[in-house]
Amino acid sequence: MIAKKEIMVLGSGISGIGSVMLAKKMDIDVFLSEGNIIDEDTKKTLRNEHIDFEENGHDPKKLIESDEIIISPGISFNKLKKSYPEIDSKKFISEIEFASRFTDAFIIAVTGSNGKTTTATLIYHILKSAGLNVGLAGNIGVSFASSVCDYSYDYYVLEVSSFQLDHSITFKPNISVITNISPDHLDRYDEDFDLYTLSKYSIVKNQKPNDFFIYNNDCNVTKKIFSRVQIKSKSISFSTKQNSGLKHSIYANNKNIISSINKEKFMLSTDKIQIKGIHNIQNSMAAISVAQILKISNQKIKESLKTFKSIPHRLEHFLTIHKVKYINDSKATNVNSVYYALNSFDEPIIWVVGGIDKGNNYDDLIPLVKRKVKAIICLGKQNKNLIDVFSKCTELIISTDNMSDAVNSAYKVSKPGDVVLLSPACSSFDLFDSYEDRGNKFKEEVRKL
Ligand code: UMA
Ligand code: ADP
Repeated sequence: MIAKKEIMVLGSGISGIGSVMLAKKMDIDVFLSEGNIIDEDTKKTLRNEHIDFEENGHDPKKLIESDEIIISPGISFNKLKKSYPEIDSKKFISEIEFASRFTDAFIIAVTGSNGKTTTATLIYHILKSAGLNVGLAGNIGVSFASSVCDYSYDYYVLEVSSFQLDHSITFKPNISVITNISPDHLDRYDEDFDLYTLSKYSIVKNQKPNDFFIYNNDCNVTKKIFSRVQIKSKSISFSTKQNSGLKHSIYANNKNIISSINKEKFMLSTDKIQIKGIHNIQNSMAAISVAQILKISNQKIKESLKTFKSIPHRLEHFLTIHKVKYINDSKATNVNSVYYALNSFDEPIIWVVGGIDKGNNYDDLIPLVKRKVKAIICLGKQNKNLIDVFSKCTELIISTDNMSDAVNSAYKVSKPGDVVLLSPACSSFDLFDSYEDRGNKFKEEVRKL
């Protein structure tokens, strides 16, 4: 008789709960372990489902005895290993790995440092508009496990973070997408950009010759994948700079997106795309590539691109007051996303920036700031670094430590024709609960003006 597997799930957040629910449905012995406290509602759900749990720490005996351990993406494996050196690293799997065992759906997985949510949502929008039975899950906020548990989709669009790719052993997307790679989350990768990059590259590692890999040919780090990883899938590149000349590729010149992925040529004026900026042309090309692989008609793809609006907190133009545009780009939590934000406007910019600096190197922004930014409003508990880096790049730099002061300062220095852009390059946790909280507070304060 084969012994029944016992699975331990670490973390009682969205992915942990999704995992235990799916395990339960699949009749697998499962135990939930939370390092902190578990909230009352979650405990109630667990009791109703007869799922055993512990809180305020992980029982070392259970860690050793379990056959497999599903680790939530927010848990640093390196830290955990320091606290429990005796546990076997090979037993750890990601929630994505676990969920993928229980679905035969066609999987489109999108990773990258920036543009994951936008690209995944756009792909979902096109597929859904074309009538496919498709789900959207992953890092976007709905766990893959809970979605597999509750629904039966033919296609999945998954937003996948590097944390979710780590401990994904056999996970194999039918189509994988890398939007770009630039430094982010390095605290989880021993401050080593190469380790973070390898994590992103691992999205292709299990792909087979019938699968597809879509990548950004304008991103030097992404392109290097070909010299680091053996890729068996068919590759499709997208670029805003040049036509790769490959048989199956997609590129944009100043006016049009042109694709030769399918026999029937695809061409669309970039003006027809609602979401603005070069980075969104890149995201759109990645989405068009997926849709073309799935043989969705050119007509349907074009219609969907015309109707797709920007997602909250990503270059969200929510108000114009006295001819000054107010833009909420609170999700810009790293330097690369701010680079594209600053590049997206021709108007003089009043730039609201700051928060918890994840070891940013601002060098790439300096020429842009000199050219485009008329005033900087620092918003954070500690603004010294920003002031040191940028005070020579602009005439005016103001230090604030709350949203009301930041918005009022921006308002005072603005003139008709300017843009006030919240694009922080930093995470939000010094002053806010999350990037959403920061973006919502920005909008609230602007609406009070
Ligand atoms: N914990 C332990 N032991 C520890 C440390 C922590 O039990 O040693 C507990 C924490 O107390 C917490 C849980 O483990 O209860 C960790 O949960 P989590 O942070 O993984 O959160 P989830 O609610 O499961 O959300 C995760 C993703 N979170 C992270 O990657 C940090 C969500 O992405 C994702 O939407 C969700 O799964 C569903 O897939 C969020 C995110 O910030 C949005 N992602 C990063 C980003 O986008 O930059 C990568
Ligand atoms: P992610 O899910 O990877 O964080 P989002 O689509 O949520 O990506 O966008 C996060 C931030 O990055 C926003 O400020 C957005 O304007 C910017 N952004 C979106 N797509 C790209 C891209 N392809 N390259 C650089 N920045 C981007």
